[in-house]
Amino acid sequence: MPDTILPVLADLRRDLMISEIKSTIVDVPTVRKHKLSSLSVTAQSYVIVELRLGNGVIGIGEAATLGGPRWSEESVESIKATIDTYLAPALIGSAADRFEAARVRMDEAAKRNNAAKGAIDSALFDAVGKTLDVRSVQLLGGVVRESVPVLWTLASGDPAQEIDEAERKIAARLHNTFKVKIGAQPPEADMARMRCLASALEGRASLIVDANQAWDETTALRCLPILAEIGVTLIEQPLPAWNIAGMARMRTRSTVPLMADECVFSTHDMLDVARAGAADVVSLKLVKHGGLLAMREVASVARAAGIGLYGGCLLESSIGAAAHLQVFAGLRDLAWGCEHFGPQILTGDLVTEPLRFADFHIHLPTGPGIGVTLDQDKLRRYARQ
Ligand code: MUC
Ligand code: MG
Repeated sequence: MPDTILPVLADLRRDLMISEIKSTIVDVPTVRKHKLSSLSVTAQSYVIVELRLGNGVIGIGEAATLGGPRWSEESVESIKATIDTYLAPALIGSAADRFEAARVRMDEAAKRNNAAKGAIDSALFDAVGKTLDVRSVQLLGGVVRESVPVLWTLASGDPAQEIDEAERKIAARLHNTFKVKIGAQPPEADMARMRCLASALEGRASLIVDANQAWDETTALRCLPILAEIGVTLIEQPLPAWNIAGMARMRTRSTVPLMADECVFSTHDMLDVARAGAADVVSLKLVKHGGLLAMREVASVARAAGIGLYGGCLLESSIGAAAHLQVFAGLRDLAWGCEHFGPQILTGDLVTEPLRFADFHIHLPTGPGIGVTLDQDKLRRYARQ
């Protein structure tokens, strides 16, 4: 044992040096077709990052996409190329626990590419947490909550199937809030579908909707009274991401709160939305904000503006969901719960022990780092050849 603190620190510095960053594209089939306004998927694609430190500890992270470069501009192919060609070389040899410095290096190496950066940032927090034997949330200010209410998304487009799916989730005490994906069909058909779901589930579940930018302002204003009448509790991204002014106008006419999703990636976006009075709630996602610290920053801007926080997802596996949970668990307020149902919509997960869902909540894992362990057999099974 060294007898002064200095050699210990020197050892720690060697231990925490980033020595290797590996990225793997995986495609995991979903249990059913998942239909958004402008795309549908039957398999979810991720880039899994394995980041090795000098001490041999490997941190993991995940970048999710939805339907190629269609939900946002990144695809798994572009994410892998950005990581391998630009982000990994910028970080190899630097200290894993200098999270802010790593962000600077990544921002200097590549503009935006937030999903790629988010996966590496998750792996840094995982590796350092595992080295120090603490949960990543402890590196971010500590735990406020051990579990978060979690909703399920109905997105087959077929109301009979959706009612049956919701009934099974309620009976299993997994989910009693449902987000309905609208915008793939004409608004009148969606409103009829919503009436059907609301009447079947009345008194036993609450409903929110996500139009994924599908509507124009007049359509949104036409549908608003119907959504209010049937008791929808939140309307997510009804208008295109660019139409902040439209969201603000709509908000003055809406008794149902509006949530910003695709229109808020950066802290600057959050500030613009807050200044315009364009949202009541914001959906937080690693793929939009580019990392755990970045997500906390967006959350802080929202909080300062009195905008509520919602834990968003992009159908992550237990790896991505666990990284999000490390942030959600440390936020002072998370009034709108979260939507990390991703691990349950996959036909297989990527970890040895998937995240726990019980009593309408998703639970923060107890292990160090992000709290989950990559299953190498599953990684091989789902890896793209
Ligand atoms: C989105 O836009 O919110 C989250 C849940 C879901 O079904 O789609 C994603 C993306
Ligand atoms: Mg959304």
